[in-house]
Amino acid sequence: MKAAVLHEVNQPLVIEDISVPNPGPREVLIRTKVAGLCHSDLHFIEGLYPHPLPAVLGHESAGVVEKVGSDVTYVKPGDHVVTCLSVFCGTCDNCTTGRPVLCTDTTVKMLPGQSNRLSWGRKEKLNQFLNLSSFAEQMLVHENAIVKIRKDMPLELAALIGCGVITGYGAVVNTAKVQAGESVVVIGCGGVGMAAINGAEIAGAGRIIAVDTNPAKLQLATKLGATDVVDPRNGDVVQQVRDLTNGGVHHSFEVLGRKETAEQAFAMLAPGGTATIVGMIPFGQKIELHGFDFLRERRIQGSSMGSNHFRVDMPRLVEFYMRGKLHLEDWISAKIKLSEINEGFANMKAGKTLRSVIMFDA
Ligand code: PAD
Ligand code: ZN
Repeated sequence: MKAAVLHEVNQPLVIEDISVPNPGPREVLIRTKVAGLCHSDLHFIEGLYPHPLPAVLGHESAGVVEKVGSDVTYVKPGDHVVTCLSVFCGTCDNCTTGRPVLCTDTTVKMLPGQSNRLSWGRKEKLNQFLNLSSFAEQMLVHENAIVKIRKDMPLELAALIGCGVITGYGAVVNTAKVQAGESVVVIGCGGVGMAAINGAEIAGAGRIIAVDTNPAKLQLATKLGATDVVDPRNGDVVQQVRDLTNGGVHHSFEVLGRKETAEQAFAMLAPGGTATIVGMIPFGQKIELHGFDFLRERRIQGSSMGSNHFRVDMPRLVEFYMRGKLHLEDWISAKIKLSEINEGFANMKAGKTLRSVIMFDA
């Protein structure tokens, strides 16, 4: 089967022939139908985050079950599934206390370089990425890395839920638990930020302020629920937000992954407000905060994959789409072939796209 392989950072991905073995007892073989390009993949391509190479990236996908291992009862061949990198064991302390995103069982949630699921007829090991590797025609995954969805859900929209949408929506609903009427700022309205805005709208947030340097993104943010927009090019972002919110917001979400914007997210909080950092700030970078701000009970927290319980959350997001509350069609800027993946990432870097999705059957 064909897969896009990253050999070295800052080099184009190369389409190569690779293979996967038959599923082990708790594994599922999936025919990949759609894979979205997420900025997290780009962070790894650019070496801002380390990963053993060569590797097949990709982690936002949907497909159809082809084969299941001997112990798998959750799915059967023909089922439609969405993948999630938040694979969980179900028995560690974090899983049993309701935080499966933080699963600590590395036999299930394998560490980078640990899985031997991909091969390619060479001595050199080919690494699986985040226990998924979606930029490939097939995926071999643990059964707890997938969720079944209804078959009338279009797979290209379902794939988006697998990372970008669950991450943005979940940051608002699960991590920050935004209450009806509270004010929200989202800094960075890409695929993930847009889901935070749509999620804030679903949660009944009051003021929803979108911050982005791209006017087209701000326009779409308004369609998805933003009540106000802020363009950083028009002056100090923190001051602009303070002016709009009578002194500060209840919840800010940094969905970009930069030191400056993470600091802005904290600085724009009202007393008692919470900043949630979703973006992946380059590995090793530190952020600086004013200690005084903590005296008024301002908080800052991380959010991993929207603190999801994806077996519950993702089918709910599908229902939100079906009921017209989650505007997934607006996310897709381009449908591309696997062979066009490098162009897809170049367009992401240039800010031209919200989400490009690889359609494997096209
Ligand atoms: P994206 O490239 O689609 O969106 C980034 C957006 O930021 C674009 O709309 C830009 O126009 C905008 N932007 C650029 N500069 C600024 C600025 N100075 N101020 C405001 N906006 C600006 O990325 P994405 O939505 O795919 O991902 C966003 C981040 O979320 C990225 O760091 C990614 O790695 C991270 C992420 N985190 C998790 C997690 O579990 N925490 C999961 C998935 C993605
Ligand atoms: Zn992602």
